[in-house]
Amino acid sequence: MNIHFPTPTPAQLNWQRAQTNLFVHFGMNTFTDREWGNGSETPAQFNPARLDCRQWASAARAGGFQIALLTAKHHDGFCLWPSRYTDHSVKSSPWRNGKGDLVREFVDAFRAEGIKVGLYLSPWDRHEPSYGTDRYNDFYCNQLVELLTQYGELHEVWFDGACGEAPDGRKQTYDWQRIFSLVKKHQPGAVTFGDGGTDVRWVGNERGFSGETCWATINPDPIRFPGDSGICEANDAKASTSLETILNQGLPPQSGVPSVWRPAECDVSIRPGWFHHDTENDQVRSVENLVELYFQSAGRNGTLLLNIPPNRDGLFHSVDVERVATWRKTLDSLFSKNFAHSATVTANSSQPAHPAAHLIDSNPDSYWTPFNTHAPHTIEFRWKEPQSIGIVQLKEAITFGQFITGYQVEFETASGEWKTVSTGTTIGHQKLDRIAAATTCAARVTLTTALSQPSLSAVGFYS
Ligand code: FUL
Repeated sequence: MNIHFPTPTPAQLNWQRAQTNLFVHFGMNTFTDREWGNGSETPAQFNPARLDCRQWASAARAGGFQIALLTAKHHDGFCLWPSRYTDHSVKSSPWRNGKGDLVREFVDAFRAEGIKVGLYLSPWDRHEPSYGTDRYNDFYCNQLVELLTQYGELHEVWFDGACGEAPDGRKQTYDWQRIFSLVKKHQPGAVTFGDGGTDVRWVGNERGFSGETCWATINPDPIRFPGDSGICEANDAKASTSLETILNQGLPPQSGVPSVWRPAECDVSIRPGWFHHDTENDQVRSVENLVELYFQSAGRNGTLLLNIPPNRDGLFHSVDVERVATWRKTLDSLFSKNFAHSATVTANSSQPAHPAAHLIDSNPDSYWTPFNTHAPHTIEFRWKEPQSIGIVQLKEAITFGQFITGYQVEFETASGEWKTVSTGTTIGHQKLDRIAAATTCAARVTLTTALSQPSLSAVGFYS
């Protein structure tokens, strides 16, 4: 039976290439010092006296984020834009005398720094009286259309899977099909994150990491786990029932199993909470920890979505600002010099139009692919002088799908032997392996197994 190999849409491909995105949780909870409001809060409580989205955006630029997502409405139902469909919004608050529009200020400030934007609109609304009835789906879709049509181009729309009950126990069935088709209609360049049928999947934990094995493909038939908050299409052997440890590795395309392209997003907060709490000012993640997260998410075929919550003044705390700037500088310096670019590169076989030289041309769209159809496929890098290498980077040309299931990296020792420095399973958009630093004049990458004809867009070696 033929296997169907899914490929990314242009929106998914752009999103995967972004690699590190910013989440901004801000709203009523910032003022009530809670993580989940219950909807009984009053807009009078919302007054970020010194709010300046330009400060957020400039910190985001120093942090190297590509797409920034704002919680336009969290579970408490308070809207950061003056929605026509409710009074529970900034228009009833003292902030900017009720004339403000935080979503507008957010998108303008981030775009001015060259950062793309996205929005989070919680389906679960603990304030709205129609919640739990069919009318709520109209209310929700009306709000969604406001966000999709009034704020220019969006690159991601985030639909939280949390689906609580109304106070009288009513349950809401969200009309996902309608919701997703509205996004596709109004924002075709945006990816959707959410419950089933989306473009981007939850990696299964809120700790910001994907697995060593990570497929951008999954079986779209949902499996729910007891105790999870609603979003988990996990179909991997390692999935467990604890929210902390669920890891959705995806699933390779297989014969007889439906398969779709749905890459993993690894969301995590820089602090213990998603919202700002002054008591957590000394619990901001360290630079070392953030670097580790980068390797475990963007370095494992996932996209990192790191949350920084503004405080009650409406500003990022100085510690968070300093942390992400230093994090980015550290990453830039780790990846500043790619030794592959100064190597002579050869492959045991190449298609004439896709030679091994494409692996080091810095063009994400060019690629190497072997002429031989049978593995193993080997690529060799040779230097005149010994290089000291501590990081290996492999990138699959995912435009065509994800195929590689096994690889090995070896260095040549001074006595001419090949020594294995790393092995792995999946590669996908990017695989980063940190190895015990070794000095060598030659490195060899072997693709040992693949589901079909493999292709790589880049190989990198860094100190
Ligand atoms: C969860 C929410 O319940 C949290 O408050 C937060 O917004 C997180 C990103 O998603 O499901």
